[in-house]
Parts: sequence; structure tokens; C-alpha cells
Amino acid sequence: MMQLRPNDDLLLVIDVQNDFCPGGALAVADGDAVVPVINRLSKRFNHVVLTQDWHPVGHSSFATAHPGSAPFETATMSYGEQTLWPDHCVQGTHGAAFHPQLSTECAELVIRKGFRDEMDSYSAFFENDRRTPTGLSGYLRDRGLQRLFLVGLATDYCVHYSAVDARRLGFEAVVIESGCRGIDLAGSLASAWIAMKQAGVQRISDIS
Ligand code: VGL
Ligand code: ZN
Repeated sequence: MMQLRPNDDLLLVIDVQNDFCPGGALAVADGDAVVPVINRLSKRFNHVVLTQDWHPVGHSSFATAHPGSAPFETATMSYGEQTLWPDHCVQGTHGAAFHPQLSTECAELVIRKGFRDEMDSYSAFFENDRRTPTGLSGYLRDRGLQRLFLVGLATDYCVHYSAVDARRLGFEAVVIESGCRGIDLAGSLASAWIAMKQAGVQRISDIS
């Protein structure tokens, strides 16, 4: 049983957007199942922050921006290998909007990411060069928030990168499994759990 610390703890809700839910452009299997779980968890936290994947039209992470490439292939970018995705979470579209049942009114901050043309961003803290900050760590430090509980989509990409970066930056990080679903591309879900464990990320099934 996990004892919450109301002044230290933050629920970080990653990318619960229409395009990652069934029917969306980059649908995660059962992705919308996280919505009631997250709504229930949100009530337990004094502090809730949401992230929103927010790409310009023709973004460099889209396979359509790389002639001859198909979604889920990789491309070499200035910062390394990048998986190419179907067009998704385009700024201002229905796909980029939060799931309509997600309760967003309790959120004190929405971090948008992936809005730079030339760079993708999985982590809530850094763009995919692992260097360009989103500002979230400064916000958390200024607010004195030390322990992050992560939920959302997808476990093996944005939740994984956010949790590992949280540890790198010296925060405590706990992933709540019932509030996450994964894409699982070529074993990515299993390797994400291994990487998170190695980084000192805690994994719990739920908060009762
Ligand atoms: C995500 C792939 C591309 C995610 C975002 O939210 O996990 N995955 N963009
Ligand atoms: Zn994206």
C-alpha cells in the first residue's frame, strides 16, 4: 500500500489524446481503458499535470515526411535513430485533443511537446535529443514537487522516457500500471520495463 504525500506528489498524465485511443491515428490497444482509472486517481492527488503530444503538419517524426519510408520504420535524424509514425496529434485537430472523458479541469499545467519541426519528443522533460528541456523540471522544482506518479499512453514510449528522465533529474518516479497501455513495437514494452527498472523507476499495479 502506497502512502501518498500530498505536498510532494504529482500525478503526471501522459498523452491521453484521441489519436492514441481506439479509432485514432496511432491507436494503442485498449488505450481508452486508462481514462476511468486516471479520473479516479486524479482525485487522490493535490497536483496533476498533463502532457499533450502536439506536432505541426508534416512533422519530421511522420513517415509521410520521409519519401519512401513507411510508418514504424526508422530514420536517422541529427540526434540519432527515430521511429517514424503515422501522422498523429497534429496541432488543433480532434486527434490531438484529450480524450473527451478525461477529467482535465483538475490539471494545474499542460506541457505540450513535439512541436519543433525537426525533432520529436517522447519525454515530458526533454525533446528526443535528450537535451532540449520542456521546462517541466524547473516547474516541479519551483513548486517543490519531488515524487512523480506516471500514467497514460504509451507505456513503452512517452511514459517510459518521462519516467527515466525523471530519475535522471533526481525525482522519484512511480509508474502505475493500471493507468498505462503500451504500443509494443518489436518487444519495446518488455525492454521499456527493464530500462525503467534499471533507472530506479518503481512499478506498482494501482493505488488502492
Ligand atoms: C508517443 C509515439 C509518437 C507516445 C507519441 O505518446 O507514447 N508515441 N508520439
Ligand atoms: Zn508523437
